[in-house]
Amino acid sequence: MWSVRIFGTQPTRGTLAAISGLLAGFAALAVAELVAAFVRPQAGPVIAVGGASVDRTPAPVKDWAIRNFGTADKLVLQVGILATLALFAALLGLIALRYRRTGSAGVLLFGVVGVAAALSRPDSASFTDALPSLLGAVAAAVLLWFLIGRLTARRGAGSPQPETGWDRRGFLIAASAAAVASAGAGALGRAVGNGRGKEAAASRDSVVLPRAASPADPTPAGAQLRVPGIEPFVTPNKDFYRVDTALVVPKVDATGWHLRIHGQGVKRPVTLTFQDLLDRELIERTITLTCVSNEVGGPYVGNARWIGARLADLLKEAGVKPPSRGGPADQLVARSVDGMTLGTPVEDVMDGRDALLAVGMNGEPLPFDHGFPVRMVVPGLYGYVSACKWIEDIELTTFEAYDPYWVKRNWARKAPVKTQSRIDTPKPFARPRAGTVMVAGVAWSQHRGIEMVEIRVDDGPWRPADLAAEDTRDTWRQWSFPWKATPGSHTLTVRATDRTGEVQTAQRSRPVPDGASGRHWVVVTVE
Ligand SMILES: Nc1nc2c(c(=O)[nH]1)N[C@H]1C(S)=C(S)[C@@H](COP(=O)(O)O)O[C@H]1N2
Ligand SMILES: [Mo]
Repeated sequence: MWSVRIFGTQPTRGTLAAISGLLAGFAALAVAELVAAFVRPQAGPVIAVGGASVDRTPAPVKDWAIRNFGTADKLVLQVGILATLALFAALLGLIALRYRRTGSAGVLLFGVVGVAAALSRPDSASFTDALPSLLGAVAAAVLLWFLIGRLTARRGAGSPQPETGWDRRGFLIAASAAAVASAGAGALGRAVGNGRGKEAAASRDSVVLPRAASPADPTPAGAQLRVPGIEPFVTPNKDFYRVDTALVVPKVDATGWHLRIHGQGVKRPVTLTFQDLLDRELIERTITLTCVSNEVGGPYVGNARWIGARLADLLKEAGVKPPSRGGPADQLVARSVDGMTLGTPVEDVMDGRDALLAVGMNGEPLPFDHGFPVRMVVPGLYGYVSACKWIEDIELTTFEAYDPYWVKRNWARKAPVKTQSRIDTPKPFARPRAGTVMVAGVAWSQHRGIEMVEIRVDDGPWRPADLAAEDTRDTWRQWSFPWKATPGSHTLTVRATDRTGEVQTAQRSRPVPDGASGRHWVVVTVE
């Protein structure tokens, strides 16, 4: 006689029913993953449900998640979804033991949630996105039905003893087979998915960035201070902050990439390939990018040397005129391959600033995380209104006619970067020794430039910090302040003044709707 043993004891039918539920859940995800590998990785149920929850999360909760989990927020979300799924799967198994039909129907209901989530995503272009969740749920419902069948007493000829008459051998074989088949399907799905990613990676590896017709001026030697603990002037790609809604980083094959420019006032609509873009006269510029969600003193700001095509030139070739010269469109809506939409003032893009369709970042093709093959970068505007990654479409329209993704979620339509400054060293609660302590950090006011940075110790007077050399007004600027520190607890506060003469406000505001304001301060104890 076969027997099922778990931890050396004979499990009850209840335990086995819960395990059946879990196996059904596992099968659902595995089958869905396999189907999604062929349809679209983003259509898989965990990613779709995760993405749909991100879309629907109220702003305060999203801010809270970003604050507490940082860039791990996506991982926490997915683990949360899997844990919830496991709980309900086990529960459905138990229900199925009493009510076999209801249990299986419950599994199908979960499929419906997955399908709804997948079809609701902004990047869902086709009904095939429903297939992963649909087929996964059907497979799971059938499996649960079958496994519970093995656990239920065999009626008819045999001895009708409910607790002993069930098909142990049948259950063990079926459960093991299901587990092995699911693991196989999942692994196959991964393999197919990775294969696709490889084509994109190969297309990235084969990119040779042309030399810029208009190179960036070399960074002045004095732009980088030699103070330990200060953020480097140029942020290495691997340390560059990442903020986006993508649970799966889009892996775009550059050889099949196109960018369309169309819409109101576009006299000659344009379709560009990646090669078309590389063949243009490229410019190289160092530009500091900032996220609107950055808290005062926060880390979501970075400076990189971008290389790309001048966006204004492309627009002019397409016949676009800025509103100040009678053009009908005042908003440029950029759309990414993952359905994100970002709206930028046409006037800003065409006012002479170095708005780019960037193909390179710090000397290499854009990393996948930062928008390969092409992204927008516009000096002076927060990322969510300018820096579309994985861009594939540019539509000229009006602010009146269309609200992009974050504007629909209560963020401002227009969001120039606010003047900000940050103390990088000493860190909060540091315990430096009395004597000269180097206080240093960065200040930014992209496209206006930094005129002055001042430091205040406790309630003392504002005293000017030493400014590092300015690269351009589109980049941040380092500063330092040799502080004669006396023993005791002290509060250091920083403020910047931009080149228009405006002093960074003390008025505190949260990031929503158009960027945090207020001043960064740290408390240290001098020993
Ligand atoms: N496709 C896409 N592009 C996007 C986003 C996004 O979620 N999806 N986020 C924007 C935001 S809010 C910011 S701050 C910048 C961040 O760019 P980075 O991740 O390269 O630092 O990208 C912008 N571009
Ligand atoms: Mo952002």
